[in-house]
Amino acid sequence: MAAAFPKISKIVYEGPDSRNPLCFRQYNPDELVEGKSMKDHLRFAVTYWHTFRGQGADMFGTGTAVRPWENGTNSVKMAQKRVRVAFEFMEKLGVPFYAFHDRDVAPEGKSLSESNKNLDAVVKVLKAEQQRTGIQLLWGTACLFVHPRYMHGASTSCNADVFAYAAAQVKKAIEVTHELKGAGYTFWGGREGYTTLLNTDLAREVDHLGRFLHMAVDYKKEIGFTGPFYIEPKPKEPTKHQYDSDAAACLNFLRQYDLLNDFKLNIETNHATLAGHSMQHELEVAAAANALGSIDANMGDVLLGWDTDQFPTDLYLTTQVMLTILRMGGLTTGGTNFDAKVRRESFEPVDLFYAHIAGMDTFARGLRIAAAIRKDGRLGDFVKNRYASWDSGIGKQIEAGKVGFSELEKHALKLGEIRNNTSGRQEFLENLINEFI
Ligand code: XUL
Ligand code: CO
Repeated sequence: MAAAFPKISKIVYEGPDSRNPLCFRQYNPDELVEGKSMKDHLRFAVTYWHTFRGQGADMFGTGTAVRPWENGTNSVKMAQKRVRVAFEFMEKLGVPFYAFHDRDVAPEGKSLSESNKNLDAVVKVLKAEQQRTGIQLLWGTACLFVHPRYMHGASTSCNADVFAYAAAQVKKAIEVTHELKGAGYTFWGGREGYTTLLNTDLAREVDHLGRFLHMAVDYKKEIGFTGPFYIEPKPKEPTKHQYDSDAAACLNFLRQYDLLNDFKLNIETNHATLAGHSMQHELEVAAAANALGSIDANMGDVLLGWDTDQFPTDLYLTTQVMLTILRMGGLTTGGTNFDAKVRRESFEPVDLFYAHIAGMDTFARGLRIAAAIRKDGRLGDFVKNRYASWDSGIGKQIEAGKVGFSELEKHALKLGEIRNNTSGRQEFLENLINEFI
């Protein structure tokens, strides 16, 4: 097969002074940061759905993307060829992982068995390309939101046959992920929610979602797939309300249905924004419950209220993300998955490179900045000292569960007015972060 990107050779690190637009200025894969290579810290992944299936269409216009390798069909042959294009791209970009939905990589057939056959035919090529290049699958997933059968949701549909169909589709997607030695498997509840409560039995639907996920856990164990399952929170779009609305809602759901041991969270920046949170908030909530598994790296537009899935180019964002991830001890099975698409106006194939380079450099720089802030120690020390009253005396006794309200009343009566509060120093700390950016 002729090269899809004949004019582009392997993207390499040339350092901050380079003026070559097709190089990394920050991402230096083998460079050690806090004793670990950048490549292992960041574990970058390309998403198949945006980068190889996105056409640049929006609700007002058709696709703009120029993709010379496409022949305009959605055939299995085209899907197999597209896999080779994708791996040429990923090899040249130097990313270690990719992620896909079943229906991104292979066309939906006229029946479930035809869809499964199509998928098998493409998985064969994915497997061969993984072996040829060493690029691995970060996670697989099933598309349970595009086809009209999922109009009311998948596992939360009012129609039990749809639940069964979705189960069969997820079963196959887990099998395929297992066959490709995927590091994990993601559940994003594309239409698991409602558009009006007038027609919705919310309690019953959420119960069905719990049952569905238990079945998935059972099946994963049955076939010996040991990678983690992730839930990806998002509050709305395409539905008015999705049950996995944010990290806290997901954690509550997982606890309620006794699934917390089997799931971690895949946190996406633009979904956090739609939930009215910052990415850092969502990461901290997940990490506090020991449930931060992976991230979908993108960003939204503060002036737009929908999921614009832009490539992450904001240094404050990536610095905050990397501060939390480093403090948590780093990503293990998860990665930094670019669930991001080039703008409709960035229609040329080379824009796919520019976009990923921008995201990778911005994350690499965020990693360097976060590591420098940690090495400097002032921020960490400030937070630690802010809680010093809990390290001894009454604070230590409270944390150890040694005192109750009566002992605390005795303590408080002796205090008089409290005069030992310290300043929160927000402005000082914001300026401290600026020192490093
Ligand atoms: C949609 C979204 C999905 C998931 C995978 O907003 O983020 O692409 O990442 O289903
Ligand atoms: Co996502």
